[in-house]
Amino acid sequence: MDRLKAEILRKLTFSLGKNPSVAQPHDWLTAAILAVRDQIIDVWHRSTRESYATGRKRVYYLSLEFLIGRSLADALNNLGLTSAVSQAMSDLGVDLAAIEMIEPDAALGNGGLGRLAACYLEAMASTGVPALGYGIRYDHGLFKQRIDHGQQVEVPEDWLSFRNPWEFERRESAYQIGFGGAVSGTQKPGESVWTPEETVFAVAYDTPVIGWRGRDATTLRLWRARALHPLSLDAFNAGDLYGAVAERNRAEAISKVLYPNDSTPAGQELRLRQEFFFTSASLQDLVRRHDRQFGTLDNLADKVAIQLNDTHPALAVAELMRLLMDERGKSWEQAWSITNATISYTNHTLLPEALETWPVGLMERLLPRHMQIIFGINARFLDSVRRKAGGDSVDLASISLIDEHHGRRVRMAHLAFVGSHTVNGVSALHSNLMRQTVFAPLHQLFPERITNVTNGITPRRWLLNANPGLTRVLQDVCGKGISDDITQIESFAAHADDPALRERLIAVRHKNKLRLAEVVKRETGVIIDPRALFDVQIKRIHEYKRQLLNILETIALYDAIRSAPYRDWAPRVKIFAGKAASNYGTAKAIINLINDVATVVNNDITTRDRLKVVFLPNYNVSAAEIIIPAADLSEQISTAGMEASGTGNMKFALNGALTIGTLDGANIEIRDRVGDGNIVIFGMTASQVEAAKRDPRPTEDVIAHTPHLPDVLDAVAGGAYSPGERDRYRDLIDGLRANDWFMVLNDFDSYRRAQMRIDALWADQPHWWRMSVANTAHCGWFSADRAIRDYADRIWRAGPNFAPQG
Ligand code: 26W
Repeated sequence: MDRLKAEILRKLTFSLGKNPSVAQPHDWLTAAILAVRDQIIDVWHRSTRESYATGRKRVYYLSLEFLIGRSLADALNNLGLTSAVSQAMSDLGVDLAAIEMIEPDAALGNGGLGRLAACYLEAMASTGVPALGYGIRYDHGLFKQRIDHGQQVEVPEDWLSFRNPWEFERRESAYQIGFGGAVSGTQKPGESVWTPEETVFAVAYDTPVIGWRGRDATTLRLWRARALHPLSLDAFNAGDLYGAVAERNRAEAISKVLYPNDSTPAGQELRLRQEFFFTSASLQDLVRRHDRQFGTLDNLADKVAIQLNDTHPALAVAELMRLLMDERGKSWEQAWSITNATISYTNHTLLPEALETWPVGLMERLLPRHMQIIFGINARFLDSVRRKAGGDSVDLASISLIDEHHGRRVRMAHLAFVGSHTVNGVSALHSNLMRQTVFAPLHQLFPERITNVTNGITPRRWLLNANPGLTRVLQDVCGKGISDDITQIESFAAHADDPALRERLIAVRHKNKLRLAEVVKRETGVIIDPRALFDVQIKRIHEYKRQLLNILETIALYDAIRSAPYRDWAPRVKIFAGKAASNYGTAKAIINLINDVATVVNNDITTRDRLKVVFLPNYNVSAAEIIIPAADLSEQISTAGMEASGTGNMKFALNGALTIGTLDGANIEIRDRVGDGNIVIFGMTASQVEAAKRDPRPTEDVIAHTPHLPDVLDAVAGGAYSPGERDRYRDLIDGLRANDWFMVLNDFDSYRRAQMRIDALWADQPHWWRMSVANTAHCGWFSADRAIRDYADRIWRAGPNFAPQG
């Protein structure tokens, strides 16, 4: 401890040049991080050395998003240093907990896909899978959200403004990334030379990710774009100031900002440049590392697994082919067999509008050699299908990598599928729907290729760190072993009836709710009662996630309370948080509506102690860590068939919230594990949704036959919640009346009844807590460690069992 204290002081003095009397909180944070980082480095180097020495297979996780959040508290906990550092800091007169809270969130992601990548990097470090995550070091992460007059306002995020003490810049690891130009043949048949018109540097920044008990560490390697020629002196001397830095600005734009779109492809050239930039840098890097170690690329697939996190890095298929053929002289056949045996792909959404495609013209201009290779892959692929089919007819248009219907476009999901040995979905339902819908024709041809790995979450961040109160209870009941093997919490279930345990759990939850209530008061001014049922929906705002269904039902509840004010209504606080893509008008209108409803409800004295509505601004990982342990009820109410998995649902259930949810994504697997009686399921199934879309029931009919719905819709459409602007929600409601694509109207009654069941369950507190215990006990399976072991065994073949003999 004295040593730690001395280390922190040394960092403050010699790395930051401050002495304790003038140090600001941020200086202490930086000093603490630098001291902790030192503790990680030995492990990190040993991990890397060992994986070289054993020649074990290495996993490369390519992801355009890593939604990390804060790192200090997690790193300390994994190292087992929390109390030692806390003591050391307090000896220095500094409160560690307070310092941890000023660390900025690394928000290099939009939502589920990015958070999954962060959980997996930590889980690979914790389960000892040698791994490196590759992504982009965005100067600006996901925008910050402010709510002004009920509406979302986006504010630029600036996580690097105080520098990033976790990272190491690796100037020596820089690669040239080409764009545009032309392709010519060489003397060797089949070999091509690409002469790009434009070249930028990709510079590596490494961050170690420490695993549980500090046994292993993985690396997050993020690429930053730099210009080859940062300044044109000729232009400058001629008085052209902007021209002098034009190349630099154009190059650096690539890693300037994260695209804030969730589920709708950005479509712009800059996005394609980002995708190729990080994919090419990562492949050049891993190929060089492999070559240095083994002196050949022939065994690449034995030693390297490349996982594509959605199609954003799908150009890896063409880029690896190019590197193998054009730079290493391999034949097409050799290159193809190596590529296909090395790459695998995870799909995260089936929403047709979310599937990436790029215009052939744009690809030809920006990546002429890659477009040639994609055409080559497609021609050989379609040929082989034609040959295998003999005389039988196959629908080649549906499997082609090129979509000829909407101008000519490259289908990135098809490219990723054909180029991979394994393709996985992220929940059982989602993987089945992949086989039946988007990938059906390809699945026919490759019936073994699609598999499922249900998502997982790291229990270190989401239980041990976020909920220390519950963790203590679990350790007392199930033993200390739970932190090494979270599935040991299964034995918690046997204690569901213990009244003393219930009291402890209630006390823990109450404390967590108090903490959240303070945040809510600080951020919104609304005062909420921790004895009320905290009913929570936190996630990106999207029509398919149906925040609209939730707020419409809230209005129905509000009306019901007002019309029978003396009934013993269970007090509820409806808590919402989430960001809307900046160009997604409907999602923004939904945020506005939630805030407008909150204003009306929270100022109504008849419902004052029964109902409150809160929209907490700027949802992010750190907010989730405070909200989830304080939730009684978890809203997982997506239109069935549309949420690929969900991972928030797992975090809530593990922390003991009950789920109200549809039979969608991983909700189904949560139900399978906790049991029908311990979850509240409502609404149409995925196949009912599909049938209803094919043959829709007239919405007037649905509305007319759904109790309370006509009144709720009329009130919103008529301006009851927007008195200053009566037509504010006219279009939103007219949209619903025109077409119930997301089954908001169709599921309304079922949802309202499910909420009434929740009220009844809440009234029987012993029963509620038995259900809560069952949720926690049976959700250890949703650990990211389980998911990672499954990937390692079945997809990467990188488990310790696959290490070479001798
Ligand atoms: C190209 C634009 C784009 C951007 C994001 C297309 C698609 C997306 C995805 C919808 C991103 C995403 O976060 N998907 C989520 O992935 C999680 C992890 O697997 C799942 O739990 C969520 O259900 C899924 O929506």
